[in-house]
Amino acid sequence: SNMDAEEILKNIKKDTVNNPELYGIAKGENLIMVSLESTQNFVLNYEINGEEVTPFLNELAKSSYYFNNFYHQTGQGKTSDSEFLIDNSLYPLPRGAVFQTHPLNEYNAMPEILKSNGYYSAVFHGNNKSFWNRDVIYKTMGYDKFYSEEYYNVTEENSINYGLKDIPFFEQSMPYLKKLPQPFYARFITLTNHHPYLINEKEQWIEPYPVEDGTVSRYFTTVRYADEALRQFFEELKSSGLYENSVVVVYGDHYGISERHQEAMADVLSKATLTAYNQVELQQVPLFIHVPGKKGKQLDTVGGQIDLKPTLLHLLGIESKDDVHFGTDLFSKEHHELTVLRNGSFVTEDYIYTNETCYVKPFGAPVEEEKCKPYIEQAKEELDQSDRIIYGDLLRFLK
Ligand code: GP9
Ligand code: MN
Repeated sequence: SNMDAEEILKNIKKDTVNNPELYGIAKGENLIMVSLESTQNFVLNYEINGEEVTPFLNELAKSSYYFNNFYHQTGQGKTSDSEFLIDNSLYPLPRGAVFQTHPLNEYNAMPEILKSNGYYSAVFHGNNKSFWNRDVIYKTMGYDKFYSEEYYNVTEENSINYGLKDIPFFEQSMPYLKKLPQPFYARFITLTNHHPYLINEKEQWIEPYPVEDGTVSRYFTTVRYADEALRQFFEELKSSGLYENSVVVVYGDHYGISERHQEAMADVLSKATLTAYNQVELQQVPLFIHVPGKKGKQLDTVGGQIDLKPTLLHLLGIESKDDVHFGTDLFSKEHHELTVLRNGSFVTEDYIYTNETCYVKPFGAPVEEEKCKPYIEQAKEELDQSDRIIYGDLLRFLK
């Protein structure tokens, strides 16, 4: 009801103050986001037989803001949940994919906010447009254009697994990107590093990881391929001139290796076994934000995908005060270092809470629940409030 709506909306924590040094630093610039399929943070600086798995990402970590304590917060909706988090700063749902269950709700998504600031917005993805109901919810969220499979030349040669391989995907996207009206917001959703991690031999640029578990073993080869695709895309951005007037954000959408593979993952991480604490840490995905004119810096701020919307709006000099959102600006002194995962586990500056156990960082020793207590209610309440907003379509009462 309307009462419910008012109460919930007024309870949501207030917007963070921005970081005055960075607020509006990219005013009027384009925003380019790249979703790295199934890319977890542990692959950064990882080597197999002395070969880097992600040579380009390792470089990018030095030339951009690199967040090494950043978490995905997705549920069953996987990639689509990550998109939802980023565009709305609301949590995805505990069951199902919100893209499929609530595509016609009232939202106040990034493309809508950016549109009223003069931006054009588009998504690029080499898979069928109706996958995850994208074609429907993108319209709701205000996207002007969706370059899906039908805009690409997809052949047996240039595709694998779910669709177009990442290298031809970026290659074929460039002419469209160059023609977009500026400033634009463009998101690229990569695809090749998707389970079951298949790649042709001639594009296998690193040895599979030597372990019997084929999923884990092959994962490194498709991560390596995607890294090269991204490198080529950045080259193109530079030679087209777009790099100079665009904020470029690169992030992992969700985990690629599930808990079922813990034996092989323990081997990868040189540990005897993996604990529940380690499993939460494994939900870290890389985040890079390149701002023209800004030097690279590693930031260990704890954050999650829900924080991107206010963070990026602030870089572009757009206020987020009137927007209902759960994230806080990652660059702000007042950034809220409580990152809640969709399954209810959470991470703070000092603790990780999962399976009803409180663990202390950085080694993950279990400690008395008291330490995590202040956040337990808060984490539950955030998820609950966000769910109520979506189930009740409450944002329509804001208009
Ligand atoms: C499908 C792609 C992969 O279009 O986004 O989806 P996922 O299975 O990772 O959610
Ligand atoms: Mn995905």
